[in-house]
Amino acid sequence: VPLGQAARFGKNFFHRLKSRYPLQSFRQIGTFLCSFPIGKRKVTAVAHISSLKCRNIYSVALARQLPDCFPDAICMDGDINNANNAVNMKVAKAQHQEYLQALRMCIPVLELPALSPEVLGTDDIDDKDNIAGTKYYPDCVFVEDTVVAIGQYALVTRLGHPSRRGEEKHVYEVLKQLGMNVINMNDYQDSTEWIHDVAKKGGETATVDGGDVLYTGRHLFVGLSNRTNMEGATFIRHYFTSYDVIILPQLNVAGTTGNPVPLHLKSVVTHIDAGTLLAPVGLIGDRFLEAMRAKDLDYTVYRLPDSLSCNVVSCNGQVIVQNTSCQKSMRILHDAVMESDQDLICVDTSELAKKDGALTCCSVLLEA
Ligand code: CIR
Repeated sequence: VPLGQAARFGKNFFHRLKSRYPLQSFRQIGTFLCSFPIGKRKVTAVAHISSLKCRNIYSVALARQLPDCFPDAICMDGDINNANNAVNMKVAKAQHQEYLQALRMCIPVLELPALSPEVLGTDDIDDKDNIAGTKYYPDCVFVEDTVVAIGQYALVTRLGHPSRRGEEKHVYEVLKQLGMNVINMNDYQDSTEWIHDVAKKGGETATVDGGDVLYTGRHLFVGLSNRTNMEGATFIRHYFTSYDVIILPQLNVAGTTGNPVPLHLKSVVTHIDAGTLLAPVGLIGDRFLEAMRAKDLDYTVYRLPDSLSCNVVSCNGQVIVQNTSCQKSMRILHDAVMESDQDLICVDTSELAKKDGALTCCSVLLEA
């Protein structure tokens, strides 16, 4: 076919395809047939949806303000007196605002107030043994960990770290108000009504941090970690029955020293689109690739030297990435995002990173 004709054919084809299947619906990977006339001929074309990019999937992002007690948030280093962990609240707040601003370029943001005594109400404070003195959920800005949401369904999590349990309550209420189908893992601790096996065998101990759960549009990856256990992963599998749930082994095990230890799966592995993933160079990334190969999963994986850069927020055609001094990571990221035909937005969240906060952890993208 002459080039001009092929180009017209392609244009025509996509036009037809878009009008038949709004881009929002391109979440399902598959093959579509489309017939239309070119001149006097009727042409049938095949589109492999895996090659198209997901756009305008999400309708609202949930975020939460940074609490004043954020400097007391947990960090893996543990020593809050370590000067490297000391948070400059003024900078942290400005960076958080910059992050929300970047997010607003892709999606409306519903910003919940930070959890304070007023917001929590006295009942909640009285029955919370994890609220010490004036510290009210210093980690509550990391809303991602409180929920796993796909389509109209959301699972509010039982958080892995005891000091964070309770952060999820308001999120549950908000998701309900948004009209989502939502269940709270915390309500099923000894219930046998549903999720039978899980509730019986592991319900009491099942924990999940949303940061360990990555939905690429094709697979639902659950990374085991110090926060997400097998019972938690099984809970997810029982709840999201119509998705292909892939449980990944813990990435930060003995032998991975020398690499920064990731708190969550998504601290080091995220997706750019339904066929493209980011993973770090080194043992942790190797372990992830091994697990993918064992399952025979077909993704293009870009490996970045700077593991922090592997955590990106892909939202409605834009990819938000963290500023990095690692030029090589930036170049690879740039190429990957261009290849995916999306836009790149850079933000600096270095103060949040002092408390192990990644980019994804400060929001939950909803299709509500
Ligand atoms: C924590 O240890 O739970 C918080 N300081 C950091 C949580 C970050 N969450 C995330 O990356 N999904």
